Amino acid sequence: MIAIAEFKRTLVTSALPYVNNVPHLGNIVCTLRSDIYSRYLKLQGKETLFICGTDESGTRTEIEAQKRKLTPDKYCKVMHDTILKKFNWLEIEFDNFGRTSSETNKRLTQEIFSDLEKKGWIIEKEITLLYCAHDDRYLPDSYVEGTCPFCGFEGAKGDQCDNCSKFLEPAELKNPRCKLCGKTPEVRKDMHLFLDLTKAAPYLKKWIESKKEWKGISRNLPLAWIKEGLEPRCISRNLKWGTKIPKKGYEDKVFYVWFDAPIGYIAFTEELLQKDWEKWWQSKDTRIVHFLGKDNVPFHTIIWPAELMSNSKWNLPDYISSNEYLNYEGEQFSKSRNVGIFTSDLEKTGIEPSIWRFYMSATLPEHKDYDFDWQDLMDKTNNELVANIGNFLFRTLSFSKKNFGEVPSEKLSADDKKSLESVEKLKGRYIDNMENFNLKEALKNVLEISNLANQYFQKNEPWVLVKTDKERCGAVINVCLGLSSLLGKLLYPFLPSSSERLWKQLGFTDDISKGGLDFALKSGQKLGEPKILFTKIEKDDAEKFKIEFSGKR
Ligand code: B3M
Ligand code: ZN
Repeated sequence: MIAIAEFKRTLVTSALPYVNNVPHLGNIVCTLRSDIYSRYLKLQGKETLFICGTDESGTRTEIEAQKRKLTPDKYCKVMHDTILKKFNWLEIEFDNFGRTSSETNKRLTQEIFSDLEKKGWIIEKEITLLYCAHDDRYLPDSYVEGTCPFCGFEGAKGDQCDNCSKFLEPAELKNPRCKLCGKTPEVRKDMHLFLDLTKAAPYLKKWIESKKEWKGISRNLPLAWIKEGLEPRCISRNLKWGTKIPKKGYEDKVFYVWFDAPIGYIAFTEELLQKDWEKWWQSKDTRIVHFLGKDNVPFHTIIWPAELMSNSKWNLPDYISSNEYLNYEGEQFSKSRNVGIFTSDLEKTGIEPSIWRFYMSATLPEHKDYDFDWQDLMDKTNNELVANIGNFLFRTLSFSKKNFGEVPSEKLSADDKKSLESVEKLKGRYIDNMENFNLKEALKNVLEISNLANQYFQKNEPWVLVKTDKERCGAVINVCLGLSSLLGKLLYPFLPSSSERLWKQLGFTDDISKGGLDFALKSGQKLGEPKILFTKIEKDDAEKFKIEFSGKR
């Protein structure tokens, strides 16, 4: 069991989105999870930074910029701002959202490369590459597609198979095709730089083996790969856009996108803080937690730590929280086929950010894949968020406001105490779940508390008591307002803006995002205006969206 009390400060990162597309719902699973987690840490008064940014190097950027007749830099800037706006709409709150093409990132990348070279972990090799005579260029990574030699998947890219996650070299692909013109490329030879993972392997093994608390594939996958034997990994590319390689003979090449991307985590911290940023990366009392999708596990558990091992000053990742995939109504999301819902579409639906966050949180694919489904979105929103939580809060607040106008005094009966004990237990589970990265389970605990709260309200019938025993009615309402405040706090990491609104309705004047899970509900506290917090999704709307985003229109 992990308990955050043991840590002084935490640096939370979310995998950096590529600039070649606005993220779809599946892409933001890890962003949302990291936002929830970092909000929770901050709420609990922990020193925390939440770092992310756009991943701008690589072939995809060149291809997309070319299509739009923009320079890669201009294209990246536009996409960076667009993506950040979409995240902000979803109430995702980074401390810094940087760009991997920044000067800081280039400098740090070159520094880490030089340290790796000094350590003897960089080797040079002549390799076979694919070259398209028609487009007059080499075809690294996503410039080429072919059949995976390991699993037979036909759409494998030149650097990784999206089906079996295996690392690939372009020349290993069967039936390769140029992504630009579709022609079969020719094979050429060129000198390239490799990160010698065979040298890193024993250190990686020892390090991952020490991470007993890592779950699932974050631990098993790298250990299995190390056991099979790691190969040196090519880290240079025949591209113009990217970080220059500080080495004679490599002036016309740049670093591989996955070499400079994770270094962005450090660069964005430095750019944010300017001063004293080192403690976040070099002091042993900082904990580094990475959130990512399962396809990014090999990069974060093998290549990235190997890079950090370039110099003993760097902290290695302390925890890797990976998620499975969110699919779309039984299919893969696809921008080109217009299948699925992208962050750029969310606003158009008129469905509020809180509802999206609730549904995504309630269905997080933490242990297995999940299928997004409009009917499911409607059911979960209407039955759980609106009918359970929303109903209790509105009932309590409107009744209290009308009959008391302020928080009545506390006077617990033996029965009340019992009910509150069950709530305390659930709150304890919520804390354990939050601190152990079971965020979906933590939200379930909140729903369970809200369920108990509804039962309590129902059983005690304050609408009868108000006429027969006003004092007891006040005591019941005091309990209900206490439960509402607790729900506000527990929901805050998941639904920040709704919880803030609830906080005001309850008459609090402090900031809900701070001060832990406790609160002082003082009798006599004036209540604010009760308003409905969540609106139902109509069946007609759900059906309309189902057609609209199916790619069949
Ligand atoms: N840009 C995102 C992806 O593979 C990739 C993550 C980089 S994290 C350093 O979808
Ligand atoms: Zn494969």
